[in-house]
Amino acid sequence: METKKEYKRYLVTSALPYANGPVHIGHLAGVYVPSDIYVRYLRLRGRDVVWVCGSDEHGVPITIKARKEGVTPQDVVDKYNDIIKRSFEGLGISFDIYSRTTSPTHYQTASEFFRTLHEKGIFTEATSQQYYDEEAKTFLADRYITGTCPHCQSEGAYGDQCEKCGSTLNPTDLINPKSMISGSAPVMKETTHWYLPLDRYEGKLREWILEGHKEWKTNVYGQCKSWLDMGLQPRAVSRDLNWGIPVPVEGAEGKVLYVWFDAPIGYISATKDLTPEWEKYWKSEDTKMVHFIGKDNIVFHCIVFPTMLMAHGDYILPENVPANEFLNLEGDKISTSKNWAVWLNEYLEEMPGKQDVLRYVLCANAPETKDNDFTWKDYQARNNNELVAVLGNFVNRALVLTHKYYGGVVPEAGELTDYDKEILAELPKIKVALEENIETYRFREALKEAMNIARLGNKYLADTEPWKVVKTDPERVKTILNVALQIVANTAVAIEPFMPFSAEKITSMLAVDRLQWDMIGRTDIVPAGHTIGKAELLFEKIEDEVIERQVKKLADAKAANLAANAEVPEQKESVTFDDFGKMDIRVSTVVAAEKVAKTKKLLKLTVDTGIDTRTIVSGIAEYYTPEELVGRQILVLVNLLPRELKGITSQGMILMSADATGRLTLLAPTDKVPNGSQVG
Ligand code: B3M
Ligand code: ZN
Repeated sequence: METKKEYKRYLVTSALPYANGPVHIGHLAGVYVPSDIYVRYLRLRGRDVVWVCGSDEHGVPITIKARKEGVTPQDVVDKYNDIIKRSFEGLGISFDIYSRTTSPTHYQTASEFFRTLHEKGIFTEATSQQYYDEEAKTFLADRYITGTCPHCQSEGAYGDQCEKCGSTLNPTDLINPKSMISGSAPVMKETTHWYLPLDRYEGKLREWILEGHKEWKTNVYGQCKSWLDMGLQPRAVSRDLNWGIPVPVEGAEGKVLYVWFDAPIGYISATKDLTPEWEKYWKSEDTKMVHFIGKDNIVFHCIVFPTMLMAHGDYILPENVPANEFLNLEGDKISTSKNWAVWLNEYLEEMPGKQDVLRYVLCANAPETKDNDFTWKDYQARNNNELVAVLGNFVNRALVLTHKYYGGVVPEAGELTDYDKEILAELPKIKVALEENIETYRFREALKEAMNIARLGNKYLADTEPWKVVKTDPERVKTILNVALQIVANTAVAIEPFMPFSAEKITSMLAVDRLQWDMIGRTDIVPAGHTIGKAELLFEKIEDEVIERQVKKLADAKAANLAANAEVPEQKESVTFDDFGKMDIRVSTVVAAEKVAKTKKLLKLTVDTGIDTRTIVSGIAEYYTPEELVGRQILVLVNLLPRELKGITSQGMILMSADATGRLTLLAPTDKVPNGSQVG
């Protein structure tokens, strides 16, 4: 068994979120909650740790967002850098610094890094043909070229992908390619770029990862192995773009650093902005560097960036890269473009005071070894059955009973029974399990261990029943509550990395100073005679309608996305004026409405057509309640032959619009007109 290396300090990085949108629960579950747990734990243990992150502000998606919103890329990154930074703070994601890659330090650091590799002759140069827009006088990134997909013939395919049939494309595959900047047909033009020769580092990478890091998570190790087994190719580290860090060498006009070359260097520039002692974290073998990322970033953090660091020569390499898999949402892949996500900034607004509930659920369901799914039902169940019923209930009972029996003063414990000792003996065991799991990045398991302390406390009170024993053996109850309060204090320390807000509430309710990790297992944390603070509920039950509101919000987002992206049906065949003249459409008013029994879609309406009052059955129950229809003016095709629907004779048809998702919307005159008015 290899001896575990002792490190003097830790350098933790978390993937830099692209500043072209808010962060969502997938980012949190994959990267930010796990890294916050890990760093909070290291701090609790008194380790020397710096944790850096920041916004990734270059790259084509940001320029596309800017074009779409009619603003500059800088406007886009300024907006989302602020939203992201504030929402991380709101969830207690406690970076030591949250920087950004448009910072001056980063421009200087990334430029220097490129120049060092360039002067060492690391890069190769290669010339290739690329689409060029002669009107806009700029080369076109793949996403800036559109045309007909060669596979499904649909219009609007991009140079890298057809979103209709999902095919991966090269710009030259497109039929009738057009520039999305000027609309003109692009021409092929020669361009030269610098390449990082990954192939030349294949041997070193193979030895470093496949031999030296067999302990990495299987999903990470496996992906690295398949990349290495496929054989590495040189990778371009520059682009023909006007948004990014200019390539800092002669003859590079109009070229910027490829975003995946500059972004990881953002970890270095953030550390520089954090501390003048940045080099001891980045250049000393006594530092343990850990990159927290999602699985789509494995190649950049295990192959590309380490190659850059090896080539540079001054820097250490990551000791581990515990990448998580993906989190899905209500059974579907989270999608920024389809707004199929739970956005952190919206969550913090709509679910105030529930930061720890989200942290708890995302850790408990983390996609640590395989993709996992987030559902609002599960969120509600875990809150109600675990946080309220176990953690909250235990802490509340211990504190309330101490107030009730002893006015909030911690009672002196008498002789411990064997059962008391058996319960307390569990604490040091849980501490060891907690440490082992956190230090090997198994945070789901670690969270279960932390909650086991609360479960232990809950069981202890249920088994000893102080509320009963107090009548016959009040001295015994003093011991029971003293022991229970020690378990409450142990709980506060153990949950701090996972649920810092609740840990803080417990320590303030106990009225003790900040607790340290090594207090776990001790039974003298809350001394007899100490006066505790007021007991408050840590968590509140989440009712169905709170969840239903969130589920409806997702359903609306899905409908809006479908409608926005749906194809408009072709026009029907032509009709004569006389054909239309046969239809008698009248303005009418709904005078009564009710659901049709045993159907989800049908309403039975009583309608005043101006000619008469009649019954019409209509399939709008999913979109309108009977109450909101009564008194409304509508348009009715009155001379449609009557039809039997669920035993009801329907005399006419109500006119509605149907969008691509099938959503029905009533049509009505823009002003109030007399019933019976004719539509023509
Ligand atoms: N901006 C985030 C992503 O790929 C990417 C991470 C950069 S870390 C240096 O979603
Ligand atoms: Zn296609």
